[in-house]
Amino acid sequence: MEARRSVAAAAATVMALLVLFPEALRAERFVVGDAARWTWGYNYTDWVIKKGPFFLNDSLVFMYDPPNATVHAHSVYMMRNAADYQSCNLKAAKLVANTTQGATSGYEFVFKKRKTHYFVCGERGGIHCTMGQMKFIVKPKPSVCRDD
Ligand SMILES: [Cu+2]
Repeated sequence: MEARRSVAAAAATVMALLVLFPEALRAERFVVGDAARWTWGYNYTDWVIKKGPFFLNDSLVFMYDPPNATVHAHSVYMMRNAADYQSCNLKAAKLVANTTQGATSGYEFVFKKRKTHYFVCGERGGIHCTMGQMKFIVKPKPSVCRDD
């Protein structure tokens, strides 16, 4: 009887959480590039089209090996505006994850703002962005409903 009551209490708590924070339970995690991960030459713009739309509280996981003798180092930067994104100009870019933060389970970025997010790799003075296609844009949607 006691056990049944606590199960009912737990269920009520879950229901209350669903009512109060529905978005928290709908958040999804996406490994950027899927099996390709965060690497030179993959088309992330196509990946975004395939995976989107994205919503607030969804997260992106950037996975890449730390610098070593055989692989290119990568990183994650956020551009301030569309012009910098287009030209891969990193001067005003903000560091999101450095060259070692993509290791093991990766670096997780959670969408908390509705703004347009301009992600790029900042390595080799922007060459990974210009030549390596390591760039993509996400504007998360506010809705908690995935049907719209
Ligand atoms: Cu890179």
